[in-house]
This record gives sequence, structure tokens and C-alpha cells, in this order.
Amino acid sequence: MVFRKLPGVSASGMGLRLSQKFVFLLFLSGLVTLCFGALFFLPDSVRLKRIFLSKTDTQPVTVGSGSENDAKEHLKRAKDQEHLRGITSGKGETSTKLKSLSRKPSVSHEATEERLAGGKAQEDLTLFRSKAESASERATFSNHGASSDTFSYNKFKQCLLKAPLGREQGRPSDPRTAERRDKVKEMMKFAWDNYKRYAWGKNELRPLTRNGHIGNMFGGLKGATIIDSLDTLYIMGMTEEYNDAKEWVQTSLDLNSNGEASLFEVNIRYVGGLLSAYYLTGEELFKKKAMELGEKLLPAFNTPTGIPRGVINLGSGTSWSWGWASAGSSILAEFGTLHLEFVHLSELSSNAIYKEKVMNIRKLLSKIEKPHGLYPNFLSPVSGNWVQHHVSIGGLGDSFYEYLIKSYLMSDKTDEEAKKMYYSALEAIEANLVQKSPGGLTYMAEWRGGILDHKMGHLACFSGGMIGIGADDGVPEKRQHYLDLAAEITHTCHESYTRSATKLGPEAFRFDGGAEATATRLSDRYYILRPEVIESYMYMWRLTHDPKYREWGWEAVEALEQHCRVDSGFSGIRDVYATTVGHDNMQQSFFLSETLKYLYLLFSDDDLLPLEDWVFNTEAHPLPIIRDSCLQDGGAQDKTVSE
Ligand code: DMJ
Repeated sequence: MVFRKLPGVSASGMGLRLSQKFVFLLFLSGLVTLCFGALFFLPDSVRLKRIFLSKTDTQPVTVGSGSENDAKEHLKRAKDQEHLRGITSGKGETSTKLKSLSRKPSVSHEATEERLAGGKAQEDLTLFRSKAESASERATFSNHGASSDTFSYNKFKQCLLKAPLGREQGRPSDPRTAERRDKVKEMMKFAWDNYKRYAWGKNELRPLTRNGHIGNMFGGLKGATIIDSLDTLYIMGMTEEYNDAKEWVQTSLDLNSNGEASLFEVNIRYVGGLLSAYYLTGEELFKKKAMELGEKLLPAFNTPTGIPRGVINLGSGTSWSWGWASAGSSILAEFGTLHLEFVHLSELSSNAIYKEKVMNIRKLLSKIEKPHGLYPNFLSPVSGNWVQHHVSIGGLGDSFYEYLIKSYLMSDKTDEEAKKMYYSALEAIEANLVQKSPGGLTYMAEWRGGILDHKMGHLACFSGGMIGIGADDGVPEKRQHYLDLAAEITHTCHESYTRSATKLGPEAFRFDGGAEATATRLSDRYYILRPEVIESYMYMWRLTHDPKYREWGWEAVEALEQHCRVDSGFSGIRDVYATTVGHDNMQQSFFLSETLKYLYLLFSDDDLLPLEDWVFNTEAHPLPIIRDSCLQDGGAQDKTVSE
């Protein structure tokens, strides 16, 4: 277009006539609208889109870090988290609770995911969708949260069969065992004191640099070590430390954060830790916080299937899948590890919503076709179909199986569906994954669409304990078989420790290329203070009282002391086969919550947190068995349970 200068038109008017100006402005505004509109068609991962569109309008970007569940993903995490950090910094701070609960995913994003994941199970999903949506509507309008006064702590206590802390807080009569237990308590004190001194209020201690670590896993929530330690401090009788922790929860635990969190990690560490602290102590504060946090997690379930996505913004309620999870899928070990905590949230709040959410997941998993009876690790939250046929009892799959048997046990053995699913899964695992090495070691291989990868992760070592605690409840003829299998797996995991220079086990060990329970790749040689092997020692000790489990636990204590204890706390190590170790400068919160707690229980009498009354969540936070009949009867009147 050519603009001719006309007489009587000022320079500021660029020499244009009024009608021309009007056309120009119209053109300009059309252009702006077009550009803005185009933003909606950009892929969600384009940063520009997140900058220009408000949180309530845009769909979450598929970014994120790995779940703690998988060692490999743990390594990928750093890269993804950098991305996450960049995105987080550009976000606004506020969003109302009501908005966050009622938000629904945008159609275009769902459509993309549907295309990627395939739409086979769509008819079935209509059912799941309407259920999930009606449930979330109820979440928006019903009165749930901290105001529950229908739950009676006294009544609950009367329904316990035994005193939670046993006689003399579980102190063993045998002096050598008592001495070992004291040593574990000293380790806890050392880990705690250093955390308190150098990293108070942060998520973890960095013991070499003597500072705190926040990370991105908890969406801006702080004090993970404090929440994870509450019950350990309590059962160890560390009153002063427990009181400091409680006071911090009271004064400084701020749940109004606005960052991207792993739904799984927040659930197992924070919700689990707070619930367990409440049940052990009766302090309303912990219940109130658990309820408040539980409510913030609900929007993650607003997907077409009700299967939650892995990452949730705790402020806005938007949720999305991990960037590394193919085709926007959700991870079995993440959405399958919510059941215990969510059932307790319903129990305490008298609001069924939490239980409905996890029962909906259960329903989908029970109905879906399973290759060879196995549960693959990745599932689309949109179509409800498996995304890949990778199966693992270690990272990405592990605690789903754990929560099946524990759901059954926690329901006072009334949850028959969980029991059935657990035993069928175990049969499929035995038929397809359990292997014997040339040297006679039993291990759980991984399965990649029918092809076996002869590798077992440290994480999979929890399965010795799991198979052990489930042994009593399958068909009676298989009881001994399961106990033997549990013992064999635990033995193999112990071998992975004894075959290293440090007597600590690698992140993953192999059974091919001449390897027998050893790591062959450099990248699998690290140990990050994980608990799973010791966890199985503890359960196997309780089930068999074979003294070797206590001996193996003591070997681990000595190795931890020698290689992981540094001047200002405990640290993971980079290579378990190296004679001079390099430290990773991280005291994981699960070291205090799980590793040290399981060691302490291993050297305690069985009446400290008796298994007749308690199940441990996957972060070792004890949750009580729910005895509905007793609670409905008004409690066991004739029983007096004292501390
Ligand atoms: C813990 O956070 C939990 O045990 C989880 O289930 C798996 N990984 C870590 C410890 O290794």
C-alpha cells in the first residue's frame, strides 16, 4: 500500500486521512489478534506460550523430573529440572483454591495425547471420566479438609491390638542387640543434628558443603527431612528433637507454595509423614496439615481417566506428565502408590473423595488387559491404555505391587480385590521375571515387551520383604514357597552388598556377561543411602527370627559408618567398588525416614510398631490398620492400650 501526503494533514498523523487511519488500525488490531490466537496452536512446550497465557488458560507443559523410583531417570532428571526451573521462574504467584479444584484440561492438549496414546479403551473411559469429574466437582463444593471432628483419636487407639511402642519402647533384652540399636540411634542423632545445624528448614542436608538443598521435587515445599523424620524421632524417643520438628511444622511449614511437585513424592513423604506423626502422637496439627496438603493434590486427578499425571503445581492445581515419560504417560509406581495415604485421608476427614480417587485407579487397573498378566510401567491418563510394555519390580513399577498387598493388610484383610490383584501379579512375576543365575542366585529381571533384561535395581530389593509379608495370605500351600522366595531374593540383595569393596550395594546389578549380582556399568555403581535391602532384612527378621538378618543389618551399619559418614552428616557414594570413595554430598531425607528406621526396628523387639497393627508406607511411615468393625462399635471397650 502507498500512502500519499495530503494537504492539511499533520506530520503526527503520518500524512494519513481519517478513513485510511481507520483501515490501518483495523489491520493492526487484526494482526495482533491473529498473533495472540496463534499462541494457542503452539505446542505446550513453547516458552512463549507460557509467558503470554495465564496459568488458568494454558495447559501444562510436559516437562518434569524423574521419580525417585528410577535410578536411570534420576540421572535424566537434572536436565529436565533445569528446564523446569526456567519455566517456573516466569510464573505468577496466585490462584484460588476453588479455581484449582475445578480446572479441567483443555481439549486440544487432550486430543494430542489421545492421538499419541491411541484410543482403544474409549468406551470404558467415558465411565471413568464421568466418575472422575463428578468426584472432583464434589471436591470443589464439599466441606473437606481440616475441620473433621468425626474421627476420634481415642476410639482409634482403642482399636489397636497392641501399644504402638511396645514394652520399654521395643528395647531388646539381649545386650548386644541393645547396643547395636543404640548405635543406630546415635547415627540418627548425628544425621539430624547436622541437618539442624546446616540445613534447617531446607529439604536435605549437603554434608560436605554444609548447606541445605531444596531441589524441585516437592514444588516449593520445604523441610522434607523434618517431615520424613518426625516418626523416626518419636519412636526412637528423641523427645527434644521431635519437639523441634513439631514446632517447625507449627510455625514454618507453609503449604501455600506454587511450584511443580511430584505428586508421588509429596504424597509418600509429606502426606505419609504427617499422617503417621498424627497417628502416633494424636497431635491435631499433623492431621490438619495432612488434610490441607491432601486437598491440594486432588486436581492432579482431573484427567479423562482419573489417572493422575505425575507433576502438579501445588498453587494452581495444573498438572502434567513428566517430560521423559513417553507420550504423556503416567508412571505405574507413581499413580499406583497413593492408595494407603488417600484411604487414610478419607478416614480422617470423613470425606470419601480421596478413597474414590484411588479406587478409580484400582478399577481401571483391575479391568485393563495385562500382557502375560503383567503391569507395564507407563499408562496414558487420557486413553487408559498402556503406552509401552516395560515391566519392572524396581524403578517405575516397584511400590505399585507393594501397595496392593499393603492395601489388603491395611484394610484388616477385607480388601479382597487388592489381594486378588496382588497374588495374580505375583504369579505373573514369578512366571515371567523371576530367574536363577548360573551361580544359584534368585533375582527379578526386567521385561521389555517379552525380552528379559537380566538386571535388578537396588529399588527392587524391597520385594524380599513384600513377598515375605504377603506369604501368609495367599493359598496356604504356597506359604512356605513365598517365604522361601522372599528369603532367596533378600539373600541375592545381600550378595550385591558383600560383592562390593565397600559392602554397600550398587544402584543396579546384573546377571549377564559373566556378572553375578554386580554392577557392570560405571553409571550403576553409586549408592545414595537407599533403604530397600535393609527394609527386607527387617521384614525377614520379623517373619523368621533368623539371626542372619540382624548380622546383615549390622554389616550395613558398619559400612555406612565407614564410607558414608563424613564430618557433617551422611552422604551417598559414587562407586561402591572403589576402595577410596567419592561422596555425592547429599543426605537424602529417606535415609532418616527409612534406612535408619528400618535398622532401628531390626534391632528392636517386634512389639515396637507391631505388624498386627501397622503397615509402613513406601517411605516407611507407619499407618494403622483400619478396623472398621471396631471403630463402628465404638472401640474395643475391654482393651486398654497404653504406651
Ligand atoms: C523412597 O523414597 C521410597 O522408598 C520409594 O518408594 C522408592 N525410593 C526411595 C528410597 O530409595
